[in-house]
Amino acid sequence: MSYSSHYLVQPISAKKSSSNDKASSTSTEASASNSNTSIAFNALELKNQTYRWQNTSKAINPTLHLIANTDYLIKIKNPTDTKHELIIGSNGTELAKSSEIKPGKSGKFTFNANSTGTLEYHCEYHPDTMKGIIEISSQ
Ligand SMILES: [Cu+2]
Repeated sequence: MSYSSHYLVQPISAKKSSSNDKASSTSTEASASNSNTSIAFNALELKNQTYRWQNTSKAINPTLHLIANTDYLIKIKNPTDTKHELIIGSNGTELAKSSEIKPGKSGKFTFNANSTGTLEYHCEYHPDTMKGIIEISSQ
């Protein structure tokens, strides 16, 4: 029963799209207008082969708070012994998903919500235990 005990957070904010990044029309709009933001997710196995999603703060199936019209790079690690696939959806419609992530592998995909509202995420293979809410706001 030894889980790997540390999860690395590697924000990719240091992208080199710096200099020609929009010639600032209004200078005081210093909000979260990063061109790319990453979210790290891990598959986690509890007892009895029950699986959950876990973020780098070790929160289980956390609610994600995203900004509309912003690119998010969602990075997933799978240290468990079974495959997973993260799907973002709304009322049964798939909006974005990772590829199938095999045991010991990782995956990533980009997600951009074009409107505010509430979405959900789940695993293709464990939709009842690996799931959560995504809240999309304008700021
Ligand atoms: Cu799963």
